[in-house]
Amino acid sequence: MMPRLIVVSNRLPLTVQSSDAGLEFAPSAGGLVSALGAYLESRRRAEPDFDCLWVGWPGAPVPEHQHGELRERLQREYAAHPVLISAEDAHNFYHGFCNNTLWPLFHYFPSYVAYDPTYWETYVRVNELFRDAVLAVAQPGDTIWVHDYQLLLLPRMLRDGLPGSKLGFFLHIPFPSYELFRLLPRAWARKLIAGMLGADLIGFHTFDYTQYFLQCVFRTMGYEHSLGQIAMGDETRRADTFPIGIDFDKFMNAATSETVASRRADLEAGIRGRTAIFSVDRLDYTKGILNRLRGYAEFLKRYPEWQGKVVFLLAVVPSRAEVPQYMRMKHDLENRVGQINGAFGTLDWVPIVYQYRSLDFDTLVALYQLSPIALITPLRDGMNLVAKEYIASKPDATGVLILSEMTGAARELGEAILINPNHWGEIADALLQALSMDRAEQIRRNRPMQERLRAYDARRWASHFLSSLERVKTQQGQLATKTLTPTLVSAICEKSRLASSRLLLLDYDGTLVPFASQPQLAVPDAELYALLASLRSERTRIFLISGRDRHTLGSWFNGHGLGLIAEHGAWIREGDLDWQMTKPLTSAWKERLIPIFRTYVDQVGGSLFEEKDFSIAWHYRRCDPQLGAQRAKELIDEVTQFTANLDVQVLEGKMVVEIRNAGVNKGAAALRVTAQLNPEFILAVGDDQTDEDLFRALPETAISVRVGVPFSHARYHVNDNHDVRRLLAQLATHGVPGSAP
Ligand code: GDG
Repeated sequence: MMPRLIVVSNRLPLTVQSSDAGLEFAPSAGGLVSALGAYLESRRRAEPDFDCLWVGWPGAPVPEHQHGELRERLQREYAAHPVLISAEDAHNFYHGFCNNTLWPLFHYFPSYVAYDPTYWETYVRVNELFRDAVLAVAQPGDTIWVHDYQLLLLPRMLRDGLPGSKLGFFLHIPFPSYELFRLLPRAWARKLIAGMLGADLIGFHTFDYTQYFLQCVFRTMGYEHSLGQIAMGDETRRADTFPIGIDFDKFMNAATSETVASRRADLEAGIRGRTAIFSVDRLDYTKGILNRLRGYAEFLKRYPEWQGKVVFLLAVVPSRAEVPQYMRMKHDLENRVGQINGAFGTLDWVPIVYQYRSLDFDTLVALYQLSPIALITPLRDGMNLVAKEYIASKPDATGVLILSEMTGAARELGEAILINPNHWGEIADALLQALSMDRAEQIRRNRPMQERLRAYDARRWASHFLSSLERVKTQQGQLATKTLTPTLVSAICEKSRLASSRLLLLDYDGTLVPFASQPQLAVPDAELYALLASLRSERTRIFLISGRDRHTLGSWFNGHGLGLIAEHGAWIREGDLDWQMTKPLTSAWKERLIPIFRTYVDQVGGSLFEEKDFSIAWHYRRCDPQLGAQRAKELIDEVTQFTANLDVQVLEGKMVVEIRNAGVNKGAAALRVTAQLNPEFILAVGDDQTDEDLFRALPETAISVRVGVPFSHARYHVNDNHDVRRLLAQLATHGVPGSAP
């Protein structure tokens, strides 16, 4: 099948102008367009039959009589499919919910956030328009990649329409911490998170954004994760970090082009030997432009010897002019520029050269090239590509980047001078440090950044995301176990009946009996004893394999002729013989960790401490679920600091945090039994993470069954302990020698 990628973003990579003369198209540039452009170009070269479609809004309302022509030409000339939005919807969607609600909230400007139900309803409706447009072109086998905050609901909508599809989502702006996210009405917050979770893979620029998202997933939906793998009932999703790159070669090569050189010469003539400090951003309150100006003014005041020797080239690109904050901001910005120029300027020196319009590419690169300093001070920025482009535009690796630590880019560009943009004093001092930095030091800082940007460029970013999406899909397939149907149960019984010897490895809690509010209450019932007795024989051995302590297991199953494995494999007892340790173990470490566990018992009402020979556990089944899970994470974090030098393992089980000796697990214990008995038929059943060790260790021929979730190393899954008992009853009736087939 021809590989196809469908990219879905708010804007198509072009703008459309409609006039009486017809439609005119112009390519549009932006971070996403150039990042994907570089990737698509190289992929098309490597795979000639690779096809990419783009679905998005053309950026301006187009009259209805031109819709046909628009669709036809976009498809033919650009492989693009327009989402047509009325002017009113476009206003409430784009200027409304996107830029007046999500944008300020996700950039930590809560006081700017509008909570308007009309905006929300339009956001839902426009996401549905995108869904319809994608469903109209999608085919089975396509990879669909949805981008950014305008389309947070779309992945879920697409998942409903195309259940088996390969679906990725990438957020280009920050994902805020839960404290911010919870400001949204609960119903919206849930829908937004559920919307994003429609995608198989959800990508962010930085580790922090990924963590904040995972935290919001847990707090709003209750889904837990393990290293970014989110368990949602019978499905899994993955959240991960993919810092977007730039087309490094394009900037590096442009810097040596002749057109850029001549542009640079013109611009340099205007500067007249002064040292240029450069910045370029869209007009936006998140970019910290006013703070930058305050910092610059502070610099001129603190270090007057630099007056007349520097010039600030401040390029601001018009944007979102309809949103009130942006109009106000432009006004404030221009006032401030005027004030500084008035206060410090002289007849032959203007401290700030300000331009409010966009630059062509050659001018942009010429400015990067000629400016010894770039001053980039956002109060919040998902990534910030300008910082990366500045570094990439310096063939000789000179220049100083002053960068706000509130940008995603600061994570990768640690050799820059990092500043907190809220403190103008820091900006002023950073400018002095930059102006005083010698050439060797500049190169020493910039080379490693260039190497990083070259290695993880736009192509790598896109291919890393898409290959991770493939991997996530494959993993989902591998971990998706089969539900145990009556036909499969019959086949298992048949296999068991024909075998000369059988071994049943059965977990106890959650598998043979339901969980009780307190561990000691989950006692075996008469039906269970009878069931196990009906299965057990000379040629059918049963081992209960549990995390429980040996005394409890012993007291419940003494005299029943069962093998017992306690404490996840630390102890073993066969028949009615004595308990043995499976390997030499020490419990000296417990002394240091018990006090920490005890403080959690004191702090969290309803939680319990349990001490076994070689493990300790903190149970929070009876606590408030959110508080319990939150404290569990803190406990793990705290004890991990103590366990680095100890031979122990920290386990997160179902509503329990447990520490046990390393190297002890159900898999190792089970192998010992299988090696000894060498059974022809093995059945293993378990319900939690500790049973995965068991499933992984068993030979391929073993029948393994996970209770509860279908994503497991086991071959099959059943829903609950009732299903397990039914399976065992079937086995007793049809799966032992002499039974009816
Ligand atoms: C989102 C996130 C994240 C700017 N002015 C001109 C011009 N530009 C180009 C720059 C750069 C891009 O636009 C702006 O970079 P941003 O990083 O601000 O990207 P956005 O697309 O606005 O924003 C942001 C990004 O997505 C990528 O994920 O970094 O945090 O907000 O490439 O060079 N280009 C030209 N003339 C201009 O006047 N030619």
